[in-house]
Amino acid sequence: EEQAGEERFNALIAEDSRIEPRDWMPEAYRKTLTRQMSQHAHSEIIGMQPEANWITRAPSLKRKAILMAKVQDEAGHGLYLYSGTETLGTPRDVLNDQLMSGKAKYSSIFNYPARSWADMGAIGWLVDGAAIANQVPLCRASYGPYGRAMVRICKEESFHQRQGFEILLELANGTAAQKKMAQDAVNNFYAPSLMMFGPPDGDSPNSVQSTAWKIKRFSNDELRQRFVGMIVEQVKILGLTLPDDELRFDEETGTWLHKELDWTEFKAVIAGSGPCNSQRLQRRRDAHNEGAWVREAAAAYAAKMARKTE
Ligand code: FAQ
Repeated sequence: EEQAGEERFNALIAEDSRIEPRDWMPEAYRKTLTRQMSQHAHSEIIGMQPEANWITRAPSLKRKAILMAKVQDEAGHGLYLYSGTETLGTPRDVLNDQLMSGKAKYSSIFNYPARSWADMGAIGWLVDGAAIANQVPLCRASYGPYGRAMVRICKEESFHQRQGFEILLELANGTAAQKKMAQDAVNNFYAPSLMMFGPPDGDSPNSVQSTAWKIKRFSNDELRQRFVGMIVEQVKILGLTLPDDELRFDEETGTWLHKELDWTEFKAVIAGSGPCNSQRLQRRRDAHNEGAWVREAAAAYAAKMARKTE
């Protein structure tokens, strides 16, 4: 039976069909998807923090309402992704404990502080932009629940990116001080957003297998280059610059070349010593503890309703 399952799995992957939760799958496929999808869910949840911190300080009622909607969308993305991950067999409590204990990774980018209103613009434009570039190909990931979750998430991310771009556009066309604030935000988030795509291909241990299983459709470096090619045009419309003297299109290889990124910093940030790691985790633990009464009340209510229908 195991052999029939494996043959069917291989055939589904070969013909570009989807693997569904009840299908037989290799344990390593289940494990790597649980890893990637839960890291992705954790990123959405931790990613709420830098932006939620700005809701009270957004410069107008309209900006507050937009930012609140965006932060709420991120919560929704986290919830779909946890549900998707649960279909692989690991319950949400376990995933949540892995995040709160610091055992699980989440995206490096959310360990950098959001220091100004312009940073909200740069996060929307660059961070959501990088997220889209990485996630559009994931809509075709071989695992059904992941690919389907990505479709809706990518639609919402596109709106997020536009709101970030629009914040920067307005600041860039504002006073000299506002334009400087916008440029400073772009300078700060440029390199960290390029690092979101993961280590260079030669140093990416999961890539070969994930590509063979059609979870990944493009390599980390391919997606990073595609992203640079997009923002190099968009930054012109903003009237700002990217902090990269080495950025150029290489006619010979047909690729964008960018400056060397600081992979020592990247490793330190994912190992837990970025500027905001401990603050982000502490905030998550506090929120979880403060929300205990909500979970208890919901469970009590569900039990009461179940008794009523008996
Ligand atoms: N940060 O072998 P690879 C968002 C780890 S967008 C931290 O290349 P893989 C939207 C990697 O896990 C952000 N860790 O790994 C939003 C692995 O460690 P492990 C979330 C990283 O999986 C916007 C090790 O390094 N998006 O949230 C990072 O083949 C605004 C070796 O790397 C996703 O998660 C990193 N940047 O490729 C929300 C997308 N890069 O697990 C709020 C889905 C690598 O072996 C506000 N994930 N690592 O211990 C992916 O596409 C892939 O997992 C990659 C990494 C491309 C991130």
